Amino acid sequence: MKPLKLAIANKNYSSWSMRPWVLLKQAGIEFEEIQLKFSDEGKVAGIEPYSPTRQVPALIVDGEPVWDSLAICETVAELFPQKNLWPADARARRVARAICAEMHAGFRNLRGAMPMNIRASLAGKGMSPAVQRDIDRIVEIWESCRARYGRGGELLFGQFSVADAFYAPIATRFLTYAVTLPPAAQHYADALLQLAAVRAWMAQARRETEFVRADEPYA
Ligand SMILES: N[C@@H](CCC(=O)N[C@@H](CS)C(=O)NCC(=O)O)C(=O)O
Repeated sequence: MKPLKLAIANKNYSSWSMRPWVLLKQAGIEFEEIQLKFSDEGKVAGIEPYSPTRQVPALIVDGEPVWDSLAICETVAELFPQKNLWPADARARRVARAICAEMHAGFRNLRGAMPMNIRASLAGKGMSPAVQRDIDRIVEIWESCRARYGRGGELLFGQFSVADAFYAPIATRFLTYAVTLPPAAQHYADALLQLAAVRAWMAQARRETEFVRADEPYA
């Protein structure tokens, strides 16, 4: 297999890009990063050679693109079975897949009102009853996974898995918008934010200077 390439957009804003980047980095899998940038309208400049959807992220495996963050994370888990990127226990693995799918397709109110913006401090912005309902469901997922499957460590299924990579952009949003969480959920969010790969992504995001109008509803 040729070296993997991952096309991503601005680390400050691109929550979908963050998932596979964190997965690869935290698992210690080598890849070449193709850092693209959003235009003011939120289009990805220069994406055409890498993704048929013209969206990031895209993983290039042996010259062929895999687009969509969930397909990419599944592909990475399959290419590197020794990294145990899904929980080993079949029951836990089913739940891990379900909560990734739920993250992938859901929480639209939260996503719309609290777009990822790592370097910003936007305490209280974006909150509404519909957003709070999304947050309550996320808290329920986190508490339930920690209680049922989390014994082997501090993450959703104990050890690091695809599920943590999927919820990492949520933890950064809770920081940006100063969302108050119950203690067990806050403890998990803190553990997630302490992962080396999450810290590295956030540090690089804070060094970015581009301002993308489409992702700045409160500026
Ligand atoms: N379902 C896709 C969504 C990807 C997505 O929406 N990417 C955004 C940036 S985070 C994008 O590329 N936007 C540019 C555009 O739509 O033109 C995934 O999971 O990868």
